[in-house]
Amino acid sequence: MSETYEQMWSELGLDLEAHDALLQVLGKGYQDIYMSQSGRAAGMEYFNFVMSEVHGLRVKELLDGKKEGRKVIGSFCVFVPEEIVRAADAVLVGLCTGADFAMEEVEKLLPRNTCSLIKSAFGFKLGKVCPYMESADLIVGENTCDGKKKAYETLDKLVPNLYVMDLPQTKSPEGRALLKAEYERFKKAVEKLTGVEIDGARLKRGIEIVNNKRKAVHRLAQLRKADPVPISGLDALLVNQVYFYDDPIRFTDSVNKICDELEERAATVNGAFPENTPRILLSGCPMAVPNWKLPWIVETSGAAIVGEESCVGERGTRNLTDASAATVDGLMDAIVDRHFLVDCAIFTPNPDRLNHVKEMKDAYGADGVIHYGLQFCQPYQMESIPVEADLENHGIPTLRIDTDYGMEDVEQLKTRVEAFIETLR
Ligand code: BJ8
Repeated sequence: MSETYEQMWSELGLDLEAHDALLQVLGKGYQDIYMSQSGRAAGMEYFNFVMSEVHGLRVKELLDGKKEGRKVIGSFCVFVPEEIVRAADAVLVGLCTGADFAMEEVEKLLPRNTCSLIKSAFGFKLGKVCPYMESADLIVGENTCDGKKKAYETLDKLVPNLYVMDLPQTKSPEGRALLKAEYERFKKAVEKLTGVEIDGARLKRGIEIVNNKRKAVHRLAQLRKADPVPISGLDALLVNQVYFYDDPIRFTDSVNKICDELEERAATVNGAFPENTPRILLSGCPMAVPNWKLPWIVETSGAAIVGEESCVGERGTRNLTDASAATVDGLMDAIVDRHFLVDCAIFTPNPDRLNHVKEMKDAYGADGVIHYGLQFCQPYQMESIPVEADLENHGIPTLRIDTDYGMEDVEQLKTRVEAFIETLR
């Protein structure tokens, strides 16, 4: 652990001992899961570096930016519109939610039957190990699932700077009107925080930066249609995870460089897995760093993951924001329209998500779908039953996995995943 960072972490109020232990576990997990893969693209070196500096250099960059007056906004959901944040020269970062930490403390504040993602956010705060949360000038929560909605009432007592965005639950005109009103309110909050008035030119620039990031991950996704698939699902997931906290312009360049390399590999039939490896589409709850358990099980059990129907994946990034409007109001409408298409399971009814799963299955040539639900996640677990039934009715082999961030069920999951993959061969 570098001394420079130690001082930085200490000034952020982190618990150095606990944080050091976390980084050791993270580093070992990355070595075991990522560095053991063979035939990775050379461009993944950048992402190895990003991960090795996940709480170091990137946090330093944010803090250096803060000294120059650039605000940091933390979020837990893809409904927080990055375009508006970028338009005010602020930075949006996804907050740590991918690992268990300080669970004893967490369960004093939240019921045990709360999903791992929510518990993780609390664990990182209570354990004082998330430099992103401690760097944030504003933390944005959102009224999505009941778990998050109620948990923010408690989080509000732990942090001084929580802002809660209300979100619709139906794709109705009233729902859209609520989203528009909430994005207008958020724009004002960002303007107040940053002291920047967001005009049309700024908003267009914000949209352009975020769209470019999305276009780069679309390009990567297209390349995964090839057989043999040129990049592992683990590596593609990592790219989708880093999307949430890297500098967007540097991220876009790095992903495009990998795509250049993968295009060459595809031309020489040089895949991450042999040709005809069973192909899996993952669908369900988001997987934040370092939640790599299920993809690791799948890809060490003889299959390749070719797509993620997830907010850390295509559900979160698939649509672009139209930047053609001439007025601030028109651009705000475009941002609303773009986000209103996100088919999170908090919406009822939610037929678009099921259609998207089927579209992705066809587009990426998947042989089967694994539905990933976090235990105690009502929206996705509830939806997984009709999703599985519909996919099976359409002759699409589907495996429903409900799990958490613990490693106790790895062997049991591996047995089920291996048996499923066997049926796809
Ligand atoms: S838009 S998926 S990022 S809310 S896993 S906390 S749903 S109980 S994360 Fe999400 Fe936004 Fe929707 Fe996407 Fe609740 Fe389920 Fe936990 Fe979840």
